[in-house]
Amino acid sequence: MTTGSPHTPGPDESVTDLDVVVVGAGFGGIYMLHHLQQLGFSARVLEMGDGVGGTWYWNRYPGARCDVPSLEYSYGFSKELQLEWEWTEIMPAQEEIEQYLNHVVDRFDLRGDIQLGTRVTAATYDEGRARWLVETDSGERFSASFCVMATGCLSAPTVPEVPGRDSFQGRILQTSMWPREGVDLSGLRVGLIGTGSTGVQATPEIARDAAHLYVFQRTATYSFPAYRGMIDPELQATFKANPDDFRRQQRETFAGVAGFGGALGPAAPPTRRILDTPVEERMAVLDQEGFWAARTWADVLVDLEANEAGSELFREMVRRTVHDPEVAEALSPRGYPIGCKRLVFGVDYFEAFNRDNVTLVDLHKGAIESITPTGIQTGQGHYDLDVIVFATGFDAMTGALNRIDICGRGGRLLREEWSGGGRALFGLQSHGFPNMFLITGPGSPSVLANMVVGIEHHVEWIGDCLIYLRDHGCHTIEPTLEAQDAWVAHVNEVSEGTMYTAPTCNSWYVGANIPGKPRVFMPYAGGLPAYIERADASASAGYEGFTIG
Ligand code: NA7
Repeated sequence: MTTGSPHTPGPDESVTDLDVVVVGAGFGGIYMLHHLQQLGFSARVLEMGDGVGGTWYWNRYPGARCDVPSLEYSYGFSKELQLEWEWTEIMPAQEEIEQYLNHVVDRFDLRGDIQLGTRVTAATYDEGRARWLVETDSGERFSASFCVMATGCLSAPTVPEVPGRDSFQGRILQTSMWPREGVDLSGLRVGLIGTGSTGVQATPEIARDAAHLYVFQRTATYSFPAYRGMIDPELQATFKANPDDFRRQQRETFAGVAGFGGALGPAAPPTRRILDTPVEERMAVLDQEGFWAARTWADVLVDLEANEAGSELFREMVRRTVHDPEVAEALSPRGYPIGCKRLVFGVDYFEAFNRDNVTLVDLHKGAIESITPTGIQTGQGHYDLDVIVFATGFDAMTGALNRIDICGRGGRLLREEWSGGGRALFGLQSHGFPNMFLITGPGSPSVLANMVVGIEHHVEWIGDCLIYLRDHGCHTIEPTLEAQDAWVAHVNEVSEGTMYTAPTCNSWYVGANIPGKPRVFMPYAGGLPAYIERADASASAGYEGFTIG
């Protein structure tokens, strides 16, 4: 199908009428539903999973954990919620976030309007009626004035096509679709493919259980030590004494992380420059403080030469940690700057390779050729396995939307409109798709900032917009092409000169992990405050840059 045409349901087709259909029941969809209810709109959330939580429902692999502190990575919209809920760990594990989101759903009585086990397959705009027709995998249809896609930035998993996959007689698992009942890996030979955030978190956990773990590494990772530990009750009490102030600070902070208390306290920006520090002194700093790219050195994340000096220090840290020099060398990242990919945080990742039951398979010495009935065949030999785990990432930012047949004004398909990269004004709405809102869409800070802070901003912006339309007797809103083009140009401009867009940087931020995906840097790198100021200024000016009808 290359173009779609508006479909008006016939009289015999049953259609549920709503003000708003929300797709996805993660952090975005849950708050959107609550907010819409508060504003008096009828809404239903359609969610593919059999439970709520989005990312935190699906990613239940061993070691799955957030790398933003729990007090930061939580809703600020309800003071009561913040006072009631007690976080236990500084960095929340998947389970705790999933419990939290379930609590929110029950606390605000949202479950009745969340339809689980429902995959949205198509959304078609009927221009004459100014309504979206949303269709699901079970053939259900919903008609709504507005559609909010809360589909997530890292929710469309990718698994490489490896020949022979179906022949494997053991078990194949994927980290982002880990069985809810868990998996007992004890006594088994496990092959883990992928060493991004997921692979780094899973490695030490799987190593603890499996008889043997083979880690298949294509690109060595800059993995930094993650915080672990329980939240100091005093710290939590201080937070609860004034949560609003803290949430305001978050929105005023570049990455939406205010820095709160204890080890996570407001980190003064570093002033020490690696290029101005003699090599022996750099080593002394490494001895005393370990290696924290952004916290230790002022220049490592802003200057490519300083970055390479930082990389060398990082490699020294790996050499000091990993006993086998050959393995240490293979685990040492080279050829791309620190910070070009999403920073990875792990506990005992490099240490895991000192265990007798962990083997690094450096794919530079022979790539994966096929999956056989008994394991993985590489250019350097065959590995006998009982379980293969794919931790191979996601079609980020645009993948989840492009997998739905979204058909806008004049029969245009979103995935075709976005064939050269995702385009949306403020990451909130795309030209040609009136009344469809995106939460953390391409062109929003999204994955470069605390997701929850960005999500809350978007939800409230969308709510204000719907109220504005209602109050002004209007029915449609859509960005102008000019305003959208200008925003995309601005998004590109602010990413120039950053590590994200360095020529040697191949990350999911630029779509490099998906064969054929255009190389476009997708999130907004100008920081949350600048973003919020611009998006809110448009709203205050009567939605400047948008056409309202
Ligand atoms: P990532 O960061 O995209 O990592 C995927 C990993 O899988 C990465 O090491 C890839 O190597 C590897 N990969 C992908 N395809 C292959 C094939 N065909 N062969 C071998 N290795 C492969 O995904 P994650 O799930 O770890 O993290 C995603 C985000 O979630 C993370 O950034 C946080 O924001 C949370 P490559 O580097 O491409 O050589």
